[in-house]
Amino acid sequence: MIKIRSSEITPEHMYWSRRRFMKGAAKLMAGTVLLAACGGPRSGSPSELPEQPAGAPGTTPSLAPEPTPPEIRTDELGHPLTPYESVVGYNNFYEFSLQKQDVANVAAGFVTSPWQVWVTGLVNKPRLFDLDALRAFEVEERIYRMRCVEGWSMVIPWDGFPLARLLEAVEPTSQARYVRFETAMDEEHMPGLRQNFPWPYVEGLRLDEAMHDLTLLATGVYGQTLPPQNGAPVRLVVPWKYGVKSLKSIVKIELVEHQPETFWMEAGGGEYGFWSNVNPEVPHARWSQATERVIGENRRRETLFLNGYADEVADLYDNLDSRSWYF
Ligand SMILES: Nc1nc2c(c(=O)[nH]1)N[C@H]1C(S)=C(S)[C@@H](COP(=O)(O)O)O[C@H]1N2
Ligand SMILES: [Mo]
Repeated sequence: MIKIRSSEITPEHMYWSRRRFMKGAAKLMAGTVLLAACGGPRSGSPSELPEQPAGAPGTTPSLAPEPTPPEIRTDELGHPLTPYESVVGYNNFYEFSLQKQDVANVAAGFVTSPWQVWVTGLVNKPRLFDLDALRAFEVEERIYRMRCVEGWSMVIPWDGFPLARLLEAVEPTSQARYVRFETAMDEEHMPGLRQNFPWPYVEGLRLDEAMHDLTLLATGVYGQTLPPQNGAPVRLVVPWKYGVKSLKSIVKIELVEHQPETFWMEAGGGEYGFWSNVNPEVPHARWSQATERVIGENRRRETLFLNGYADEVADLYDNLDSRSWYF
């Protein structure tokens, strides 16, 4: 059994041992490491001695191996990972705070163990999953882009398992067509619940979206146990949809027949619909979605159709026109 917490393993070890999920990712990573080991894209064979710094007096050529520079880890498109401090320090989690920089502090006392996720509805084997039951799923690392509907983005190395594994375990019936998710409501630790919103935070996916291999239940980030501000102990990650769909701290997953009403459909004054697929060509009611602010870097990037996952998921939407892909 693979444990969720993997802090006893060194990051480097994890880097080499974890299964890579995308075609080509392995090759890309190998290329990156080779470049790093060569000290950058200069010509010459990797075996030549390191160049002496110009004008360094009296230095004797050392036979010690050149120290390996830190790995530059990227997603499969070559975008560098968002620094850990930003991933855990700049969060949307309205149950705690509307101020992204405050969420980590406010959420610090949130109790995430013991925990139970009730998986129910149109299934043959409804089941309560506690933390041990969740730990029984084999965890892998997935480096995903996350694009917030507000116009910023991160590249995050999640640890988790496909939602499909959990759904297979409860056996959805032939009537099940959608999945409805609910976040915990802990009045004591979540001051945001006093804000006038239609709690609990609810999200939904069509069953085929939920069963897609990219759809993840994350239990960790950067090889560490998920912190409360990122949705401990278990949260959804749907990388081709705006971040709103990736709800946190899940307590209930229900298989249903009809498209669920989501938190933002109810709270958003008509600005948010069910699909929320990333689409640079469909503006939000109040801003363009063509570009995004890259957190941790001082620049913007073009937003990619389906957040760069079109090859994997575009065929899910053959029957929707491109405007409704957003709404
Ligand atoms: N329960 C809950 N889940 C939530 C939110 C929230 O406010 N409450 N915010 C969503 C939004 S808008 C985004 S962009 C992502 C942010 O995830 P992160 O803080 O881990 O980066 O979480 C999503 N999941
Ligand atoms: Mo978001």
